[in-house]
Amino acid sequence: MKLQCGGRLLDLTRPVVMGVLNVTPNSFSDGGRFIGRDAALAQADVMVGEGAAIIDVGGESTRPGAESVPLQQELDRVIPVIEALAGRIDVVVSIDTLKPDVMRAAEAAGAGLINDVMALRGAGSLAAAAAGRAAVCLMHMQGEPRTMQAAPHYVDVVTEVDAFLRERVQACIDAGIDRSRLCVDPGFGFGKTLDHNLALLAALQRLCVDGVPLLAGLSRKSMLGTLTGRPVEQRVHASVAAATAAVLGGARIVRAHDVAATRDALRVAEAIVAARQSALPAQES
Ligand code: 7PM
Repeated sequence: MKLQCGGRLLDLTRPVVMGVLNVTPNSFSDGGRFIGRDAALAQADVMVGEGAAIIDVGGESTRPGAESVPLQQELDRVIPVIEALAGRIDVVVSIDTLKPDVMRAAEAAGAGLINDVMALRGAGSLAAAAAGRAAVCLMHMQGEPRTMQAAPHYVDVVTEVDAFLRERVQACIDAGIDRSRLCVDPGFGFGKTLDHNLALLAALQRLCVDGVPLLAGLSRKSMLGTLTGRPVEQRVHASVAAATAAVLGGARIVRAHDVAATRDALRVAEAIVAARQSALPAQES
């Protein structure tokens, strides 16, 4: 399985880590633009060294209740970082944004993947992605970031998320985005209770459709806090367990903050997946 990311073909025969790179002042205590940029690039270097295949650059927090960031401020944060990273031979740069203007500028700066938690439903987003050659991650979210965790509701969460992702894949294909440029993501934590998240993780295999790779983002999320009773800075082990489960369920890209630990988990999980064939019971006579 492969993902066409602009001029680069990302090999997903083995699962890969997408490292999370937040370029927001609240992630860096000073809030200063240049110090924030240098800190982000240093963090990206660490993640590439630890084996991240993709670096997901985000300048606007998509967390529940987060304030939105003005366009120019988001561009000022992410574009210099993307330009600095895009020259590297060993990594695909992803842009985590909701804004079509940021998608276009990021691709011009060298980004090879658009990570849009709105799955290109925002005004102008589908056209912006279709006009370029970057890959697109289509993520499911119920509601909108500010209010999505208020009262998530589904009759059958797996069926509904699956139907949504199929509809967005078709919308992209209809807009001229080739299937080889698409990946899908159930959007853990985006308008979902703990039970919804667990149902999706347990049935992940059902979301693996028609050769479109699956991305899973579980790293440090509040569902892991609920399950372990631990604060966000103590969720590495739980995140690694969740990443392992995701790959056993068919995920090919795992979005994670702790790249080295996640990569080890992926090595173990991929070996188990590869052993499934030989573990089948012998045919009777
Ligand atoms: C609450 C909810 C806090 C989500 C933090 C987050 C994903 C993503 C994010 C994901 C894709 C975080 C997130 N999560 N993009 N962006 N998939 N494609 O943990 O699961 O950073 S934001």
